[in-house]
Amino acid sequence: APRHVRVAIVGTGFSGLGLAIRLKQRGMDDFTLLERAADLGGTWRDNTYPGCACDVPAHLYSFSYAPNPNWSHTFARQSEIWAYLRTCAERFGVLPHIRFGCEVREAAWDEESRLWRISTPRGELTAEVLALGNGPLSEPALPSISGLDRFTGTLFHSADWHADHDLSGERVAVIGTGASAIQFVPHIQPRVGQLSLFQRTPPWILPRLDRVVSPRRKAFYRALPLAQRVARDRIYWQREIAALGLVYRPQMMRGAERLALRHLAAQVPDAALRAKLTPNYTMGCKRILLSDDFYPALTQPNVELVTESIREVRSGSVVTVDGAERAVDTILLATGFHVTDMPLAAHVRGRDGQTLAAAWADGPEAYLGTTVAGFPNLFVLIGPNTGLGHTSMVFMIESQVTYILDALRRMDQWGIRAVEVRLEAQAAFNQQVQRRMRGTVWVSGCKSWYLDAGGRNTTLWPGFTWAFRHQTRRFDMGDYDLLPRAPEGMGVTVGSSIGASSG
Ligand code: N01
Repeated sequence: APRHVRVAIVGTGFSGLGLAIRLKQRGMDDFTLLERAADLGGTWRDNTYPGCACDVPAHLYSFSYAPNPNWSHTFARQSEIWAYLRTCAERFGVLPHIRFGCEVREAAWDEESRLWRISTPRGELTAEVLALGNGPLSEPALPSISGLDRFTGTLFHSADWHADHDLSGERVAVIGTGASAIQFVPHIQPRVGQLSLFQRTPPWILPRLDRVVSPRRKAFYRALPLAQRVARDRIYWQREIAALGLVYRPQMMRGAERLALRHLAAQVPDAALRAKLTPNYTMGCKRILLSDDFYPALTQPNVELVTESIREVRSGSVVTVDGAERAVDTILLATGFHVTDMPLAAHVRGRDGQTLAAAWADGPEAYLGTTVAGFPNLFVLIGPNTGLGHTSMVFMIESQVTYILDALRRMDQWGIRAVEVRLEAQAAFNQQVQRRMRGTVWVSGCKSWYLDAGGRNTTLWPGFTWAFRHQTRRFDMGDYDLLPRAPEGMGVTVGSSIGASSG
């Protein structure tokens, strides 16, 4: 018989571990983490390109209950965030719960037994609750450029960095100028022979102002954890102010745009290059980037910024629409991720056998970014409209985890086997989200991965993060259909009456 657990969690990044740790803290041991890779860490395990770091200050980009006084810099590097996640997994005792090499092939809700049936390469298991912590930035997106598959040189994506491939002296093409590209370009530029950077849209870039954390300061934080808490709170509120401009008054971005343009002018003396690097959309519409070394790298003699679109890739070259052909040895794709079309959605089947991908055919939608009508006992971490452009995703994850824990607590308390959000509640929530989206900078007229195929912003949370925390502080049973533990009988009626009385 397949193994059974109360909660199955997909992924071991901040989301999966964040939920597992809190379950453990509550004394709930009956859970398992399904990890497709051989190690934990999610995006911080996968992205190992040179210069990879987080652009949210480390004090805030960490679990609230596990401050780390030893961050090396204001902005933590990939390797130390990865190590931090491992330390947390060990310290809170969740390591033994992880099954590695265990990719979810199929997860289907079985209405008869009211369980999730999950198949993995390491066998089947059943779970009462399924939590998806596989993350929106885990599936690299390859660009649909004609001839890319015929390229005979080296080609890889930024999220699949080939550290053993020596770029020294090579002619390298980099496609994309998003958060990943601007971090690794300055690191590879001194080594490569020639670097052609293919830019489709110039990003807005602000000074990063990264600082080394001194040994004295680390000792101070170790001795006085409260001081680090204060630092964290200060960063939180500074970042929260940015939401004012992004969500409510895009005009407020003008000041930051001026700062970015001054940064560009100070670092790029050449007017023609500056013109190519000057964005023509409101700052914040696409993710705002932080860098002090990207622009200087572009002024080096071995770098060319190419703004003509790519027409095709040939076996040893990249050809742009103006007919120019650049011979290259290696192509580095910094072209982002499948965000609004996560591949796992095609393998998660709900109550009526419908896949999450089919339910989301017109764009992903959930209630509070977490639960989905038609999918009982499914919780999506960093689900639709929970993303952020300006502050820490860990804050959103912790809010969702609180919501999930409260759901489990109430299910225990009331003897409920399954909860399924009502379609009306989900629809009303999303109408409100899309109404608030209207005045935001994200729909002010640029193309970005925030928008789905239909042009709707289904990724970001249009508001303050404390408002999300407030809305997720309690599991609101009134918005759910509830089924009792015994499958037979009058589940919905019982559920509705509980829902009504609990409000
Ligand atoms: O990917 P992206 P990313 N032809 O999607 C271009 C997080 N992150 O990996 O802007 C030519 O942002 C595309 O051009 P355009 C963070 O949330 C965080 O850099 O669409 N170009 C763009 O320039 C981030 O937002 C950190 O016109 C093509 C680039 O490729 C998210 O991950 C670091 C193309 C893709 O940019 C993703 O960042 C890294 C094509 N066919 C990542 N297709 C930090 O914390 C795409 N592009 C610092």
